Amino acid sequence: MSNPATHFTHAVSRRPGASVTGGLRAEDRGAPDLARMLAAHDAYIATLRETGAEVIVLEALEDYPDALFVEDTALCLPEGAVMMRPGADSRMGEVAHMRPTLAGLFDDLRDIAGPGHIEGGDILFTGREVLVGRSARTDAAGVAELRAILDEWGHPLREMQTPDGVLHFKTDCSLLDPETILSTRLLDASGCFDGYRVLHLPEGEEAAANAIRFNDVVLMPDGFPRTAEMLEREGYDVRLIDNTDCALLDGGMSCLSLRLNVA
Ligand code: CIR
Repeated sequence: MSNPATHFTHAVSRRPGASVTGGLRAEDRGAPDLARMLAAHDAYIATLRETGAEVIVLEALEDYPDALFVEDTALCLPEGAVMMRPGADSRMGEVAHMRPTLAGLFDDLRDIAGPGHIEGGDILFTGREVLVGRSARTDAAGVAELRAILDEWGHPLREMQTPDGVLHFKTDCSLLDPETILSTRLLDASGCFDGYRVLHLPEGEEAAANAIRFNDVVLMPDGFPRTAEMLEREGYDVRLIDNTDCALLDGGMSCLSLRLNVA
C-alpha cells in the first residue's frame, strides 16, 4: 500500500483574494502581486492534479487575508481530520470555513477545543510518527490536545521546539519520502530527525526548505538551483513553482494545500 504521508487521493486549496496584501508577515518586504500570485497558484494546482489527485479549490475569503494558507487549519490523517486552533487571532475564523469541506471528506472529524493553540504548519506526518514543533503559533496545551486524539488513532507524537525566529516547524523542513527529510542545518542541529536520512539545504538556500512530496513529485520554490539539483541527483522528480509572492507572507509549498487520503 502506498504511504499515506507521501501519497494522496485529494488536496484542498483556497484561492488568494485581493485582501492577501494585508496578510501577516514577520517583516515587510513589499506587497504581494495578486495577479502573479494567482498564476503561481494555478501552476501549483495543475501540478498536484497532474499526479492524478483530485484537487478541491475553494473560493477566496476576503475577510481572512491569510486563508490561502489552508494547511494551518487542519491536520489530515488516514483515520480522520483534526481542526486546528491557530495561534494568530486574525486566522482563528478560517477554521470554521474549512470545516464543512473536510466534514464532507472524513467520517471522523475532531476539533482542538482550546485554550491551547496549534497550527498545521507546525506538524510533519512522516508515516511512522507525527512531529510537532512548538512555536509562536503552537503551544504545549495545543500539542497536548492533539496528542490525546492521536493516541486514540494510534499515531505516536513527538514534540520539539521550532527554532526562534522561524514561523513554523515546516518552514525549515519537509518530508521527501518516508525515510528522508529535507531540513535546514539549524533545525536538524536539534537532533529532532535522528533515525531519518536528512538532506541539508545548501548554504544560502535555506528558504527552499518548505517543499512537499505529493505522490510521485516534489514541489519546491523556484530560484534555488543548488537545492533543485541536489534533489534531482537524489532521484526526486522536482517541479518548480514561483513562490515569490507567498514568500513575502512567509508562506511556501506546504501551506497552500491540505493533502489527504480518502477512499
Ligand atoms: C501567517 O503568518 O500565518 C501567514 N502569513 C503564513 C502562513 C504560512 N503557513 C505555513 O507555513 N503553514
